[in-house]
Amino acid sequence: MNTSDYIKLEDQYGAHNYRPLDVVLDRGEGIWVYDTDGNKYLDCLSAYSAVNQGHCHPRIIQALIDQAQRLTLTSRAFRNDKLGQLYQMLHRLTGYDMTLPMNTGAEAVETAIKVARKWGYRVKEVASNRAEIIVCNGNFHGRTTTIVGFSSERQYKEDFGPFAPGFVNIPYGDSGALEAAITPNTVAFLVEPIQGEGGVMVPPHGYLKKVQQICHKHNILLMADEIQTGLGRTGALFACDHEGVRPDVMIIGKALSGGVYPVSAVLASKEILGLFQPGDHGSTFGGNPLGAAVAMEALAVLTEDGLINNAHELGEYFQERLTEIPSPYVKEVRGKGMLIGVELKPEAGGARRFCEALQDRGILCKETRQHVIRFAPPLVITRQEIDWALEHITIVLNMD
Ligand code: IF1
Repeated sequence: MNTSDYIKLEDQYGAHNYRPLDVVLDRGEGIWVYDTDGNKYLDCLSAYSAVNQGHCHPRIIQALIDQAQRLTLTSRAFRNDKLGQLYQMLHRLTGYDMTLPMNTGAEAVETAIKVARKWGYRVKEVASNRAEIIVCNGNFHGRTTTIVGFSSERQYKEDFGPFAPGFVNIPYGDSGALEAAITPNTVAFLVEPIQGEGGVMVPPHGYLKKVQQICHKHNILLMADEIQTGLGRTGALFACDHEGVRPDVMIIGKALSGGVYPVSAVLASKEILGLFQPGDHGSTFGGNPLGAAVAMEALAVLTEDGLINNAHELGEYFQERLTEIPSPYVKEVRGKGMLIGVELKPEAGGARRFCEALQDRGILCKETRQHVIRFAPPLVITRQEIDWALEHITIVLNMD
């Protein structure tokens, strides 16, 4: 089978809910991925920040193998020896009292929505079925019908209604709009510290701090979706840390898996997560020992190998050097740590053709929101490797 055979198979038998670049990968190591013809590429997407630790990290793979040979799944009807250890590790790392484990990001967001509503009814004493959650325009929190119902992006929701009520949209980065949208029924504000899918949108500095003050003042929960921005990506454990903000509910996923096996989680205080009673919520796979073992190793690699600091130092370097590239097409370079967006001017004709040109030069990127190229390599990247990438990015940003 060759490249076009693999592509034909996917296109013939699979739903076309993506339009991937025509590259068929069959191996990965660190920041590098390899296609079926043996070509090597720098992965500048990192599976949307799920492989912060690099592809097939030996320690994480070993943890997977060791655990897979012992016990993989018990369901939560029984206990397993790994889950409590993951809880403890997350507690020590983040300071949150409790964890609720799920699998995908969207499930963790759904979990946060449920716990916020429960908190609203039981603690804030909002009238039954009246709870409101405030969300931002340009948000991306996943693909479930509840979540796409409060997306502001037409394509994510068109033809998928009817949608769940109880969500109020406001502009992103505008703390005044938050305060204005609060009613006695508001239970939570759900926000991404940086909007990834929204085009790597960094809010004005001080926004999160202001948001936190407003949430406290009005007794509503601040819920941060750090599924993409968390676990080192922006050069801090959480993007909220840059402003010293501590959300009431922290939602993580992606890199918690090391890119190996899906694990997500909601972290919060005992006052909040302790509201769940047996039977209120659950998941067949959530909290399984294989996922827990992988997540523990993924977290250990992140902290022990200095990846967060690397993201901070080299992310800043990468962003600075990108800003210096002379190019007729670049409108703005923005981001935090190793989550960087290069927004192109409309006359550039969209980011897609630049991603394709980068692919020809051995760099894999994905456009987001039509005009933005996202650069988010695994956090194990070195300065030399960034310099190599910059040479090619410079050429591509100056092509005809
Ligand atoms: C797709 C984007 C990234 C997320 C945040 C929750 C989830 C995501 C902040 C849901 C997921 C993904 C999923 C992937 C594309 C993607 C994405 F381009 F849409 F924006 F990462 F940048 N919160 N993000 O970013 O997590 O359920 O997928 O585990 O849906 O095509 P999930």
